[in-house]
Amino acid sequence: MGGVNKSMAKWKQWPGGNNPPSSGGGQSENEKFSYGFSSLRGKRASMEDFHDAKISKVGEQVIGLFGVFDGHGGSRAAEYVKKHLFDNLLKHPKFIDDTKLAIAEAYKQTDQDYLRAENGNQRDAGSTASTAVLVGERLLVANVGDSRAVICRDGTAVPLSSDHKPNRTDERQRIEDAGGVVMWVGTWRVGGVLAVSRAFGDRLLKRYVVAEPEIQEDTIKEGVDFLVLASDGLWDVVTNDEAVSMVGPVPDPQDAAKMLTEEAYRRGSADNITCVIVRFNHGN
Ligand SMILES: *[C@@H]1O[C@H](CO)[C@@H](O)[C@H](O)[C@H]1NC(C)=O
Ligand SMILES: CC(=O)N[C@H]1CO[C@H](CO)[C@@H](O)[C@@H]1O
Repeated sequence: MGGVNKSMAKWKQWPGGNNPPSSGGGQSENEKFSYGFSSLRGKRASMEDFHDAKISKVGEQVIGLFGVFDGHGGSRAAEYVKKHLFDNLLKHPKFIDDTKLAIAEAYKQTDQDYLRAENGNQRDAGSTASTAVLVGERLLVANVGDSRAVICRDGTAVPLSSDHKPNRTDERQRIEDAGGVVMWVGTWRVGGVLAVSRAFGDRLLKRYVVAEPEIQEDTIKEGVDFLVLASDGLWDVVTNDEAVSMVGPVPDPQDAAKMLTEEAYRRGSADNITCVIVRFNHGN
């Protein structure tokens, strides 16, 4: 709602050749925050990363909704989650009164709906989701998989999610308790197949690979300058601290998102790279 100004900026001299990143951004009507995103098709042809950034209103409350969805086994699951997750969340009757519950239930419902819609499809597809929901001063970050959310607080990088990797001690325990196995096949994988321990979709591994998010809450107050959401295409080659020090001096979140994407590409990230940046405005 209001002030959303999306553009597909093409880079003049993109070192990667044919597929420059697509980017855009916008600002909330009340000028409390602005956002930018950038997404790169990478070195190969297919794209499995999706993102969403929108501003909505529930009653008089301005709501910011941001997400990064990194697909595997094709783009179907990521595309579905992008299309439905925030709609399901905004429709939830407890969205304002119990936002955490609403987020957890919207994740669950979206996963179930996706699996139902995909019934009969031979090949399993799945997706991560790293989402940030702004309700007034409250910031709720929910995570499934290995995309990541990091904020800059008092100049320091503070992660607001913990990657769901199969060899995380508690994740491995949860998988083994459910009768699954975690095996080393090039990296740690559930059932020797999947390199994340939670995801949307992945029907064949659903007993172990759940879409139950871990949710963290923070307050946007003086000192909290911006939020970075990104897929592992960024985090594989750029640390949390590096991302925060690179974004810090760049006031326009769209420019900052483009810069992070370009840096990840320059460092040789071969994966899809998607970044969403939200900058909080504490003036007046
Ligand atoms: C999980 O495995 C990776 C290597 O793939 C390693 O870097 C990381 O430290 C491991 N984490 C834990 C909790 O063992
Ligand atoms: C363009 C690009 O890098 N595409 C890749 C996105 O990620 C998937 C899964 O890792 C790859 O299969 C694509 O080739």
